[in-house]
Amino acid sequence: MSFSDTFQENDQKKMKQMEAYRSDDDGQALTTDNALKLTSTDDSLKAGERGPTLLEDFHFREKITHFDHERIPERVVHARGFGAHGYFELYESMSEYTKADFLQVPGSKTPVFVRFSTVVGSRGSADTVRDVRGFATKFYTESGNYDIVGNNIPIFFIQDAIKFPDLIHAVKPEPNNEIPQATTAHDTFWDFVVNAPETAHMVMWAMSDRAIPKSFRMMEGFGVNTFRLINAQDKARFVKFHWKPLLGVHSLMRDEAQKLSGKDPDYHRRDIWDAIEQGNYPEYEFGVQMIEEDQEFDFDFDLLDPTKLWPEELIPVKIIGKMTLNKNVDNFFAETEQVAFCPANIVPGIDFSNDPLLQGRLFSYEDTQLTRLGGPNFREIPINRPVAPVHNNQRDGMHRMAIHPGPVSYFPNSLAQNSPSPVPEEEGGFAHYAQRIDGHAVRARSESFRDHFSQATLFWNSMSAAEKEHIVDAFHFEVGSVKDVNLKQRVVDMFASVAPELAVQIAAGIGAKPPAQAVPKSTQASSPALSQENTIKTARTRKVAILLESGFCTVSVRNMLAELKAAGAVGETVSSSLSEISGKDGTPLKPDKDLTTSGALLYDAVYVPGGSDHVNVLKQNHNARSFINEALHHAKTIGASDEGAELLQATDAAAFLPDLRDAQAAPQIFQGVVVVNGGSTLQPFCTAFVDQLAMHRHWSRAN
Ligand code: HDE
Repeated sequence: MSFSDTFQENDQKKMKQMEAYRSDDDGQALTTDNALKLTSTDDSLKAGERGPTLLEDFHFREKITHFDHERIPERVVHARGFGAHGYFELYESMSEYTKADFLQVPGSKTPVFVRFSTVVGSRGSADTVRDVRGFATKFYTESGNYDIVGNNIPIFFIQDAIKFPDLIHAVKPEPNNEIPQATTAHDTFWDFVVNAPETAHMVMWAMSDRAIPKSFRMMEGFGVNTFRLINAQDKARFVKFHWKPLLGVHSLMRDEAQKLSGKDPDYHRRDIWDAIEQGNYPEYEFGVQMIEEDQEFDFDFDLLDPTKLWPEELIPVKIIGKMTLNKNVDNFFAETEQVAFCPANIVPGIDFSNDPLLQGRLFSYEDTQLTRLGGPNFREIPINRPVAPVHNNQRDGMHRMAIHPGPVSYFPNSLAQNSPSPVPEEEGGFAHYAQRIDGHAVRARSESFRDHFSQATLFWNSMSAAEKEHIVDAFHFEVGSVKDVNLKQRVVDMFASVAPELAVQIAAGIGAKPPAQAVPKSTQASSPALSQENTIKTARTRKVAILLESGFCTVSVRNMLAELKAAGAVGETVSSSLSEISGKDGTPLKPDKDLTTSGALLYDAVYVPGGSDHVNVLKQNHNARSFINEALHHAKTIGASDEGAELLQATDAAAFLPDLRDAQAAPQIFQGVVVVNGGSTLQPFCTAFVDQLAMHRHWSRAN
């Protein structure tokens, strides 16, 4: 077997293991759980056709009993999530830094399972709410399962795990009436914030566009906590982990996200499911930031403080591999719901730091599975099984699957020649990093954790004008939803320590007083890596609606569809109904979507081709006009050729577009609106449209 064959196999290893558990019911007889074939499942066994049901109806009892017990407790946080399979491929050997086996051989592949999630909402809540997103990855390595249980924001609200229950109680729906669902826009959350100033930096991220991602495919992932990489010589370095999406980091707008919660509460899961089904596999590069142990105190932040990031300009992210998600789950419950992540799942070559948030997490995750998955054998559930062999003396418990023959289940033993026996480090045994620890037992926090504002200010300083506007708007909505007037004022006063101009704008929005004291900013520094303006921009996988009624210009539509396809984007035809229409040359067309079930919220851009009959019908249709208006207000790309521009003139776009009758055969671009007159069949128009589409949004005209 060649080198590459081995890796091919490796990549498939988890899927092959899962295969053994898949139940294929196709063409099979219906049976009970005991494999008894059934003649009917429509009627219970009764004493006469109109008589009472008989207790001896074991089929009825089994069916109902199973149904009665179908639900398990949802995750206490991150309840709503969506998972996919894939693989990680290493670009370059990391042997200088770590002995982790999956980071040694360039080109090697490791199977992974990823679960994305929101934090606050319950299982049935909407995808697009303002929230942190979980980004948890399980690597099924040859040395055991390794989990990076990260988020899409590189820092956290609190510095010590002991405050986590308080934070989560404050942010979840209020306990007296269980209102509001899946949002931070309520009194208890902001009450916690103003009483715990360590939250300042994370709140800035949570109020930014990062908290309303456009897609799971377009958000970064961060390990957040500081870990260690350990090489074969036992040299350790501090490390932070990063996932960087190849489609760039992009977000929704607040108004758009809120409307999407109603239009399509499954927006994010549908997006990633469809992308994988269509072969548009989400890809994320994997990077590490490393700091030598002897440089631990060289920075103006503490490496162990989880409310601090390591600015990428100061400590560059070294890209070492790529993850590709290429398979949807077969069964949501079996895989996505039952997967159990834990930051304590590490492999030789990786170790922990003393970050007090991480230390608490190491306990919490295994513990919570006991309630959620009903006992200590959850690691035997197919999705949680390592591909590496498991041997130990753990026995019994609810739902035990493994059958261990023989009388020995202890160590040391002579009866089984000490099997299974520990192995030395050289043979793959895990040895904890021999960190020197010396200290008094104190319930205290390090002085080096006291600066709560300078990185919050760094974040604000790094934002583009549009991003700043969005942050102010988010504060306006969130704090504007708080009932307690005193609390609102305290938010303004707290964020004056981040940036006085921010506090003034928050105050104006929520009817509070400007901050009593103008605190000078603690830093003028900025970090360009923090702004989404500097991200990758591409038209790949973007969705474009082409609005059509009978009489549209067939050639223009054909050209646009071809151009979109060439750019890796997706064009969909949208009409007032799903009934067949025809182009002005008579070509029949069955629209992909209709204006009632669809809408601008579900697309990145809209194109209106020429054809006077078709445009005259569109102009009369309220849904078509709102389609344009919505795309306009959400700063999306809009294209119109020939008579198509008349539809724009019938919308809010008219206010800033010049008279389109004067438009030239060369494309003209007005803040992301591309129009052409007489040149719709020409390449430059389509190219200009796709270039604008790749820009994601045109913030200058957003309102
Ligand atoms: Fe978690 N977190 N967390 N968390 N977390 C859970 O474990 C916890 C934190 C994260 O898709 C729970 O299995 C504590 C930071 C993700 O299944 C629970 C603290 C980060 C997921 C838990 C934190 C995360 C969880 C609930 C403070 C980013 C979903 C269900 C010390 C690095 C994983 C479960 C999935 C889930 C505890 C803070 C990420 C209760 C105590 C910081 C992505 O164990």
